[in-house]
This record gives sequence, C-alpha cells and structure tokens, in this order.
Amino acid sequence: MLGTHEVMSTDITLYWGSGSIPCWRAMICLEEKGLSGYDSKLISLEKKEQKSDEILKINPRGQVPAFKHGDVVVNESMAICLYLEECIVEKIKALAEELSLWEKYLSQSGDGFLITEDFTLADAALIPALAFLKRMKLPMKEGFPHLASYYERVKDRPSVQSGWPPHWKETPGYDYLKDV
Ligand SMILES: N[C@@H](CCC(=O)N[C@@H](CS)C(=O)NCC(=O)O)C(=O)O
Repeated sequence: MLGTHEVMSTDITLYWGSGSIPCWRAMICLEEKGLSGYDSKLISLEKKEQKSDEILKINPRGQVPAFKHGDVVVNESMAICLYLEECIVEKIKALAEELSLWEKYLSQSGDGFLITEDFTLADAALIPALAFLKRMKLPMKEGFPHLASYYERVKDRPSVQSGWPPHWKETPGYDYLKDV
C-alpha cells in the first residue's frame, strides 16, 4: 500500500474508450468508491485518439484506460482497480462496515483461518490489509475482537513475515483510524 489519502474525485482523470472492457472495469471501481465526479474523458478508439500527445504523456503505450490521480499515474486496468481499492480509504464509515463483515465471518470460523481450517488465498489477500490497518492504529481488540485474535494467529506465520515491510520495523505507524 502506498498510503492513505482523502480522495477528491476532482483530482482524478480517466481517459476511456467506448466498448473497452478494461476501461469499463476501472469505471465501475470509480463509481463503487463514490468518485463519480471524476474528469471522465471519452476518446475515440476509431480515430486513434489514444495515440494523441495528451494520452501518450500519461500512458506511453498509447492505450486506455489511462488514469491520473493528482501526480499519480496508473494505466493497467487491474492496477487502477487495486489502486482504488487499496490505496484509498475514502470513508472511515465504509471501512468500519467492511471490517464488521470480516468480523462476522471470523466469529463463525472458530479458531481457524478465514474460510476453512487451512490457510487459503483469502487469508493471503486479507492479512496485509489487516497488518496495514493495525499499523494505522485501528483499535482492533476493542471493536473487532475476532479479527484481533485472527491477526495474532496469522501475523507470525513465516510466509506472512517474509514480506513484512522492513521499514515498518523501524518507523512507527500513525494514529489514523482511532475513530473507526
Ligand atoms: N492490459 C491493459 C489493456 C488496455 C487495452 O488493451 N486497451 C485497449 C482498449 S480495450 C486500447 O487502448 N487499444 C488501442 C491501442 O492499443 O491502440 C489494461 O487492462 O488496461
């Protein structure tokens, strides 16, 4: 994760082409994140407008979707979706709702992992986000006790430790999520 920002849709520009599935994917994620006020630039693929200087400046491959958030440029559609999903905590309320959902799953799964008694892809997907939230000082124990004990069970697993960001060990997190 790159960090946590307050996001203004007006800081976002998306160049897209009609009928493009990768573009559509990115547009869905923008809407789902409540960012519908973004600068939506429909270009003509037929007229090869994706090869215009304006777009080549953002995406040297001359393809859409081409996405810009402030100074951050992201071009691959899945990367745009992941950027929106992981780098942007847009509304604390939405986060609390999502965490409540995970809390509910875990309250039903006993002392196992997220889905079964074995570690699955679902755990690999969740744990880095959870570690990040912990670093942001999410009051996990108080608000989400099952998530807290799950986190304790999983955080020292060798595969999880292997990718633990080295700089996290040296620098403290910050108190961003105290109100969740
Ligand atoms: N892997 C890219 C594919 C992007 C892509 O192929 N875009 C097409 C439209 S669907 C495009 O811009 N084609 C025009 C061209 O390559 O000149 C993604 O997922 O964003």
